Amino acid sequence: MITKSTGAIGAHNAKVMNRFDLTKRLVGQLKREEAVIGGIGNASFDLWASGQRPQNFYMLGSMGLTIPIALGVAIAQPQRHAIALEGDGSLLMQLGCLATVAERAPKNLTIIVWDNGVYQITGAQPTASASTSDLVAIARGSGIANSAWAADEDDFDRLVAAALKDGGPSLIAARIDNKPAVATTDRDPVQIRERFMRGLGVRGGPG
Ligand SMILES: Cc1ncc(C[n+]2csc(CCOP(=O)(O)OP(=O)(O)O)c2C)c(N)n1
Repeated sequence: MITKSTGAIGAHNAKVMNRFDLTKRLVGQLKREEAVIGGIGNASFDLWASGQRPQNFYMLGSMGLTIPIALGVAIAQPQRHAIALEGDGSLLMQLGCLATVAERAPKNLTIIVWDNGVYQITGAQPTASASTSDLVAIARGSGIANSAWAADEDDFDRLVAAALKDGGPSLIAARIDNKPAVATTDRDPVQIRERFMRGLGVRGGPG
């Protein structure tokens, strides 16, 4: 369980952190060719900027598909850990996937939610998580018991380390600031898919 020492932390008292900083902290802990699926826009942009691992997939265009894709990878390759990086707005568009994750319960799946309280990339319209909805409470209610707010950067590191031990599924939510992403991805979906499939060892040859 990864919730114990963070049980008192809610959305209201979690520290506001920076997505690129936390993305680099996460990637720094990856040692086993883990698959990382970045959500549309900023989540993928900061993942791209943190180093273009062949096991990274950058979602273009679709909100809410990061977790379903990571779930599919986790089920297809149970020896590999799969990590989804998703924005609060995108998760809110596809909340049902949390119930599916809980029901399938892959031990090798970690969900990280970047909660900036806005649909940042389309003009910072507020999301429900800025006021009425607590995404960790929703995840727990969906059946993902290992769900926690990261209190601060050290707590984020600790939660990630615990999650990567394959005791999942786990969900880590981080409140983040409104700084824009530091780069943008290539926008070539075929190349992104092919590189990712080679990175997962399911496609050979150049291309
Ligand atoms: C179905 C759908 N509706 C709207 C959009 C336009 N859109 C692209 S990204 C985005 C906001 C994503 O918000 P969030 O996941 O919270 O990430 P943030 O931009 O805050 O980093 C929106 C509304 C879209 N791509 N797909």
